[in-house]
Amino acid sequence: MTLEKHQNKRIMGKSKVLVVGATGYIGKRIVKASLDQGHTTYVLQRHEIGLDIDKLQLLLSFKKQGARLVEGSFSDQKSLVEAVKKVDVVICTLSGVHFKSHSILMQLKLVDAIKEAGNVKSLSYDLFAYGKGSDSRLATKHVSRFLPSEFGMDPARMGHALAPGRETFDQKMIVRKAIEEAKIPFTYVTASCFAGYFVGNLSQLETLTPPKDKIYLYGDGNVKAVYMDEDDIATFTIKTIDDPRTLNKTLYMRPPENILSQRKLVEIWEKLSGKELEKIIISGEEFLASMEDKDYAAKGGMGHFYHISYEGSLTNFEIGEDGEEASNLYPEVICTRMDEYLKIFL
Ligand code: NDP
Ligand code: GO6
Repeated sequence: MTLEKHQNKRIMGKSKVLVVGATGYIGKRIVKASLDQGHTTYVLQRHEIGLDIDKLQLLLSFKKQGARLVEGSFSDQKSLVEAVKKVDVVICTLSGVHFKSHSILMQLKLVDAIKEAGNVKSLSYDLFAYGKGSDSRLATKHVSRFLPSEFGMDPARMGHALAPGRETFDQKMIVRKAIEEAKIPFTYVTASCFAGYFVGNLSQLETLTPPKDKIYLYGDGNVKAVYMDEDDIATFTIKTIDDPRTLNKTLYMRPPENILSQRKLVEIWEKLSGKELEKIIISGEEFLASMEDKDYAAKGGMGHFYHISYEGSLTNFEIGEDGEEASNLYPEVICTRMDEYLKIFL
């Protein structure tokens, strides 16, 4: 390949990406990963931010790093259509847990906007518009994609989930159904335990830092979960957006080094800190009983913990025909190991 052709392929091979929910916990990392991987990155700037100065400054910092801000609102359907029309790939990272705003179903408006815009515009159109459409191999290589807000347990496997936490999964399934009925190309990025919520605290509830003396172990503590640095989740998410192998599939994240039991996680921390913790075993029955008197939001989170820590919902199944595993597809991504991650708490 000549240098010029090589450069064209590199430039034209990149996507235009819109991130909706960009200032959120996982959203801001996805914006960064998209910029880092060289995509033209658009960010929805919602009218509702009003006087939220932290949000505005975060948006402006994205702009400084090269992102393009697009104004719009979920209360203005036309603005969503216009935003969607600018891009090839839409990534939504709206909130999905009870103790923050729970807005998964708002994505139905985004699905409508994508439908209305004539599906997310195909990149092949851009290639021809460039006047360099003679290489038809290139023109059909890239496919447009919608990545709804998932980034957790696979909702398709959570039909049995506990109320009220099950709302997260039920609503994600409603969004999936709408996407598939509209024939919008998709990738469902399921993710593992965000380290920020599950590792710093050694999987204790209602705290984000390591316990000092005693630790509650769920059951025998030997159920395997997958713990991931959120930046790595974002890196995998962006890797997948233009990959034909993940078109209309579910992406799972199971880097072998990040699959650990809670007991192992505690052991890693004990080794790092040089201090042994008193272990208190909580049976599944005790855990469920302790949920009873909690408020709605806490119950939701506890239900999720139960599925992960007692049932092993992230690891208790084989990835089937409709799925792909991220570290397998992208071996070049070196994920942060949890022994490294935990050092920040020393
Ligand atoms: P956040 O709670 O941080 O919220 C994300 C963004 O949603 C906000 O920044 C805002 O974006 C937008 N938003 C919130 N409320 C509204 C509203 N009423 N109207 C319009 N937009 C709204 O989300 P997370 O990053 O915590 O969650 C994203 C996904 O990740 C969810 O699907 C969740 O289930 C999953 N998750 C998985 C975890 C795991 O361990 N695997 C842990 C936590 C979440 P903006 O203002 O920028 O437009
Ligand atoms: C993470 C949390 C931490 C809840 C998922 C309550 C959906 C998923 C891995 O937002 O509700 O203390 O899969 O007291 O599919 C929250 C949720 C974790 C973080 C669970 C989640 C994970 C949502 C808590 C707490 C640390």
